[in-house]
Amino acid sequence: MESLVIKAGLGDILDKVKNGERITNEEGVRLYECPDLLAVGYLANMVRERKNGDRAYFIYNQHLNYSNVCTNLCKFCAFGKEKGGEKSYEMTVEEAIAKVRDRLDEPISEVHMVGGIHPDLPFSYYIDILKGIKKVRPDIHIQAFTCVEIDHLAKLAGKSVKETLEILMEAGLDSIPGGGAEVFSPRIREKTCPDKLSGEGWLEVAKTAHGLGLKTNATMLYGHIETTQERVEHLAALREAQDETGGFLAFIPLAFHPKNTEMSDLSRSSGIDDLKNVAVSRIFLDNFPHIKAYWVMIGPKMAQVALSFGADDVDGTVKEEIITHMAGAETEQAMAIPELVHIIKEAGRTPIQRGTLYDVIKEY
Ligand code: V47
Repeated sequence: MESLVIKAGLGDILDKVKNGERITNEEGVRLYECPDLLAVGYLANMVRERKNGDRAYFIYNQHLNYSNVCTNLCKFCAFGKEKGGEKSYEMTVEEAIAKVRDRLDEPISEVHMVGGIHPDLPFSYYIDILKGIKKVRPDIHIQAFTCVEIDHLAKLAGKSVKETLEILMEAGLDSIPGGGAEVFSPRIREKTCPDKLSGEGWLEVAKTAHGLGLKTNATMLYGHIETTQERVEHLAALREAQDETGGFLAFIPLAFHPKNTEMSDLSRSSGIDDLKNVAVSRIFLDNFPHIKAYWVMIGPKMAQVALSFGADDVDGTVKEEIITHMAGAETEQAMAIPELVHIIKEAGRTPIQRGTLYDVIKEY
């Protein structure tokens, strides 16, 4: 295999990966542009196995999208809707809590809760949902509100991001998911989500959370109008932030789904690009413990293959995924544990059911 990597012109990067040395932005671009997927995958797998052995993680989780009403209306998003518009919805506090109560008989360890930037729900709504979930299921881990939502909640509360996070933590917030990062490049944000919190703003919220001991994830929405350079700059900004705080748990590359969006003229990402994003991020983000191949977006089969291309996590049972399905995803909305275990075992990895912070719940 090493001769294949050298033949692909990646001999210098092979040396760096072997020595545990960091790659440069220019090398990141070269990896993305290398036509030899297996060579790039080989390098990513070296990093993956060094960090995570043959373990492949999944979680028994529940997604809860309390509302899709959103003032940002990003061009790549089919989920966000104007208030009062067709297909817009918002759950009452009681309805959101009932979603958790309805599944008390299942061994769910995490609720993943995000929504849009709602124009008029009060700050107390978010606090009441957090408290209500903890009341009906005290031991569940609440991973909620993207950095973009947290910034909005701080404005609602009239407090700093740090003070707002402290109040949210007191109410039950345990960690923060990776959404809203998109591509940090101001060019991309101006063209696709001009009203959204800036990339710098997103990173500030994440770093503030880390300062309070909250772990967070990070994402990148790829496969639309971003350049390779912009992808690498996004990864570089995440790597730099992680050097400062060490608070990121996982990076999740998100494949753009164009259906029902204002960018519906674009095509879906290719299988090669899906694997490249997993592999390059694994090599580039040398300080991130985990890379997640989110089966909902790339399909269970591609997520399975990604376990040999850098990924060590496939997300989880999910259930009721809405964001990607409104944008035309053809995957199921949930996956059962035996199926997750099956795809992981067939990939030659050891399935580990994890808690949100990668604590081992069960090894299969
Ligand atoms: O922030 C929006 C993206 C994100 C589309 O942290 C789209 O573990 C594809 O962040 N096509 C929400 N993607 C989902 C998310 C996530 C999912 C699973 C696990 C974790 C984690 C985080 O979805 C949004 C946005 O970047 N998105 N529209 C679309 N049409």
